[in-house]
Amino acid sequence: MRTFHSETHRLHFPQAELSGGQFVTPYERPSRVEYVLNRLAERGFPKVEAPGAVDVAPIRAMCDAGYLEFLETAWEQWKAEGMEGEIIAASFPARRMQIARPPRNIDGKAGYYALASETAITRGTWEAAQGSAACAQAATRAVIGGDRAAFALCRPPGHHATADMYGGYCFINNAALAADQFRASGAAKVAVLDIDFHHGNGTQDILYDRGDVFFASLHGAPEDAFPYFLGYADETGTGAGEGATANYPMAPGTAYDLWSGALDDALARIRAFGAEALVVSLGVDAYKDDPISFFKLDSPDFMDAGRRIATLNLPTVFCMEGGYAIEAVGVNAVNVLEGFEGA
Ligand code: OKP
Ligand code: ZN
Repeated sequence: MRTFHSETHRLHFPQAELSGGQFVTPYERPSRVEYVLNRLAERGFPKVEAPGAVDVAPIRAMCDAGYLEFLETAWEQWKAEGMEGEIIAASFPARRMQIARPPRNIDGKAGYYALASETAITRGTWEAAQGSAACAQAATRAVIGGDRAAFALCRPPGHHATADMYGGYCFINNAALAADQFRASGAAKVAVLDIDFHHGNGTQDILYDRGDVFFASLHGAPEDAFPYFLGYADETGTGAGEGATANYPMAPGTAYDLWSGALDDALARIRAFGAEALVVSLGVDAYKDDPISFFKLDSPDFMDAGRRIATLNLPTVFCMEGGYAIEAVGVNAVNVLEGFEGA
């Protein structure tokens, strides 16, 4: 399986994440990628490839124009208005406030386009987000071209990003882009399977009213886990998308026995849906030692999960999402790929 990776991810390296009332070094940091690259090499995966230029047209088609303009110009405007630090959103359009009037002020704009305040924007964030999307695009192109599967080593991740909001370390929804790319290539039905510990609220939101793309997510229950406000089991899609969303919220302490049952159910749903291509949001933060998550999967479990995913027998793109136990991120992510290939 080929891997697509862009060095531009390094341009996004905020100093600060708001966590527990303090600014800490962000959990989502550049070194995560090094662990994955090292493990790929160690296990004899083909040499990693650069993705080529990002195709902005599908991003423009998917996202709100004001949101993209914000991402493109936020840093410049932030500096121009005299802000000293990184862009951290602090004021949000909450219940019964104006949700359709983006402010002129950059602090207001940041809050308008953010869904949470842990995620800082810095000088290179937009370029890094585009490079990450380019990886998803290149991997999907490879699979459309005939590869059975490909790995997009996306950073920053994407599954929390909606068409008009960033947050949860995400800016552009790479998995939704890949799904659209499969559709544009002629696949009538596509599925996105999100195994990151956190609910893929952005992907769900983008696909919610669509009957051509199935979305399934296994995650920490919203009562207990970020992003808190989406991911309940009774969210099943709307309109043409009714029945094309499947959520598997699970409680703190969930281990592989329960988690793998949810995975099997999600796979059965995807099979029944009749998907012709698969996008996997590959987060490995369901790992037992992940510092911000509460599932109890062990490293070999990720290999077994890969094996089970492969039973769908679909052209598959893996998009890297989360995983913050950084020394184990490489082993766990590559275990999924190895389990998939060995099946
Ligand atoms: C992104 B992905 C840490 C709280 C962190 C944001 C989590 C974003 C996860 N004190 N909240 O889904 O792995
Ligand atoms: Zn996550």
